[in-house]
Amino acid sequence: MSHFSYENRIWDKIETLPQSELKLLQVERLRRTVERQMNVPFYKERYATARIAPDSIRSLDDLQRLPFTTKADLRENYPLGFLAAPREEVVRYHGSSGTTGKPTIVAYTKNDLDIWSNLCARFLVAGGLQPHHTVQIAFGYGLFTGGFGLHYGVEKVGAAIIPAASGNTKRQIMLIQDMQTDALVCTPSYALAIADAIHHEGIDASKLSLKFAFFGGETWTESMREAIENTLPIFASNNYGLSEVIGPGVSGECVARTGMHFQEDHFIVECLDPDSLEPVPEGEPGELVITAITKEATPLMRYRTRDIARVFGGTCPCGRTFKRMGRVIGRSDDMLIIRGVNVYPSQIEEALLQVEGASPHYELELTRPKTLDVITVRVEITPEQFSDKISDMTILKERISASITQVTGVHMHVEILPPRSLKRFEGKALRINDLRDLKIE
Ligand code: DLL
Repeated sequence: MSHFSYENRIWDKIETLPQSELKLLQVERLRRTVERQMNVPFYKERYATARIAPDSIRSLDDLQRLPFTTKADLRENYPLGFLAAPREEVVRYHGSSGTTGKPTIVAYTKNDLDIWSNLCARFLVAGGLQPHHTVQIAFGYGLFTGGFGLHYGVEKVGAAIIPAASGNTKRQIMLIQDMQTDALVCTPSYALAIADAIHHEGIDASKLSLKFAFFGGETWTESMREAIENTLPIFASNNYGLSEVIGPGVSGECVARTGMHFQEDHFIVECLDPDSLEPVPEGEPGELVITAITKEATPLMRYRTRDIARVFGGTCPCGRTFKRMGRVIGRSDDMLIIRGVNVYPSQIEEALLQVEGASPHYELELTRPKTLDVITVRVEITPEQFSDKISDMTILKERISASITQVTGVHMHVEILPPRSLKRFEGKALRINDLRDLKIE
């Protein structure tokens, strides 16, 4: 069977459930979730104030009456204020590392873990994984949901796991070669770092056994996918999730790569205007707001993800019927407002990668020398294009600058750097260095 055929790519028959039946299932599960959330003081109080009883949930329109949950709510109720199950039923904790101090803790019952591994199995199979494959998991194993989430998903599929964890790039490459790894699981930026090291070591990437990759955990662009697929012999698919909701497994691409299929039998997804909190028209970008309708330990109601993406329906050649999301364009808190123009870092990535000679290794620095924000884009030039001829480099820099202005509508300072001069990332990339609070005069 070719990697790209749709045969045997559905893990769970329910993924092809007609939308009309799905809606009935969602309402029933939403009602049960509200019932369960009565165990959580945060929700119990809000439901009492709004006079919401589980039995009053009769259609998906009732969702509008239900309250939102934010990251701040989770912080205020740290660590286990959102626990809806008795503590003795909890079998696992995970968390997201916040930028400020304490992580957000999420809990799982045995049933939650079982559902989670099935959800990961769904997107793995959808993206090409088969039981005879060997999968190298180069995500961190720990509080972060990437490592363990994917681990149990791969195990469910029945493929062999190399739990390499993130980091130690030389050893990753050795394992890929010696173990004949078929599929790589990590963040796209770590894949880029691995690809770069393979190239640097003079290894012929086309001779590697790699065939697939499952990337997620951070924003990346279509151009980044091309850049990685041009250096590694892989078919890379995208998967999305967040620890507050479950971890990886909220949505993922099939081999058609026409958007990430939401696992709508477990999550209700809304796409809202982040300011008015009203739904945006179908297909327009908005903030994803997700309700977990089967989670037992920490089921969140209308969780505001801050992730901006498009959500759309329609049939996919793979046969799945659930709604899909486009790539995450950015997080509403990552959006830069430069001289009145909204810019997401992903647009800058897209613009850079349109220029031959610009590598996917870049960083953005934000300063505010007077009253206006300034972005400096630092980008490595590819080894093939890098030269010590100043005129060549000036032309390249001008091309990059023009591409950025064209895509974003904003002029940015560009600095070009020799190959391998920027930091590489083993997990989620940190490409924005915000110095604006330092008030550089
Ligand atoms: O990153 C869960 C995950 C792990 C998903 C591995 C996929 C693979 P958190 O650490 O809680 O959980 O971070 C969640 O990461 O709100 C998005 O902003 C971002 N994110 C996750 N997947 C994608 C993706 C995991 N495919 C946050 N594209 C989310 C863009 C993503 N952003």
